[in-house]
Amino acid sequence: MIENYITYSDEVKDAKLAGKPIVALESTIISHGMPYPQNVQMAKEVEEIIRTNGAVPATIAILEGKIKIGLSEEELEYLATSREIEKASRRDIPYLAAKKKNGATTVAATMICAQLAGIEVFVTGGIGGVHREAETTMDISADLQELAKTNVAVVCAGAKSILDIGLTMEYLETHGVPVVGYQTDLLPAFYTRTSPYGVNFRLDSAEEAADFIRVKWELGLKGGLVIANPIPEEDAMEESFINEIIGTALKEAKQKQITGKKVTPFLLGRVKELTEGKSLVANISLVKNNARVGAAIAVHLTK
Ligand code: PSU
Ligand code: MN
Repeated sequence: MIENYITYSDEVKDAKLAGKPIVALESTIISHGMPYPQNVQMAKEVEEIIRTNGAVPATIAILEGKIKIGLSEEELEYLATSREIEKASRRDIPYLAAKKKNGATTVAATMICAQLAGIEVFVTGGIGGVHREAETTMDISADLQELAKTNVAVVCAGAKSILDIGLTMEYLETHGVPVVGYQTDLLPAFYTRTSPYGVNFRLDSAEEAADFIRVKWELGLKGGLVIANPIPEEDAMEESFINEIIGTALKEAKQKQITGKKVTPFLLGRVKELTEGKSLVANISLVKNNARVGAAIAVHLTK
């Protein structure tokens, strides 16, 4: 029975019973995406933004083998500080659950857990994607396959240019995953508001986004979608500056022969160091911005 594997916080349990809008949040971004203490501060502030905007936050992780939907402050702190938390994607869930271990869920794993919990909207920073040189490394994030099959809308700031954004768009197209631009015609590239790639569809309000999501699933079209919301202007980074730094980080990852699930955390960490923390400021700003939009969409979906 699936219930044996899932535990809800009281806040989320009550919200489910009352039919309130709920927004899922991932935990890899806390454990492997940002340094302490900014990671836990960000996690708490994002939860608060979701509450202020009329929805209930459900940060998701695997703790002692249980899928936790909604975390306490202590649990957030633990995820932010412990070094013994695995980065958990789809393939890792059964291992962590069977061995009663701890895992911070990626976009893919958070989507799976959100769907199990009946949560339709999920807010994060950026999704994984097709890495540069994937034609030889085969490094394609499991997030993309999850978007193809799991019914959760993912609000993010687009794809980071540590990835091959063009190939990521092609992959999503092949799998029938709509990429919606939230008040934008161009796909945002995480640190920057634009990229050379267009989105599939532009929608200008949370209400329109909620309609799109509802119609997709009512038509029985399985799978998620990407709602790409550009970083606020004031925190966006200069494109040539950030791209040069990403280039350096990518070169280092290659030299050090970093592979598998270590690639993304390594690149994020190096970009943060090389920008002297500026990328972290941008990262936090964009997640908060996504929380506002995600909460608004969740509110409209429950109407
Ligand atoms: N992009 C970010 N910050 C993150 C991640 C991606 O800007 O923390 C995390 C997300 O959890 C995402 C995961 O699902 O990295 C992708 O990892 P991989 O490329 O190994 O699939
Ligand atoms: Mn990978």
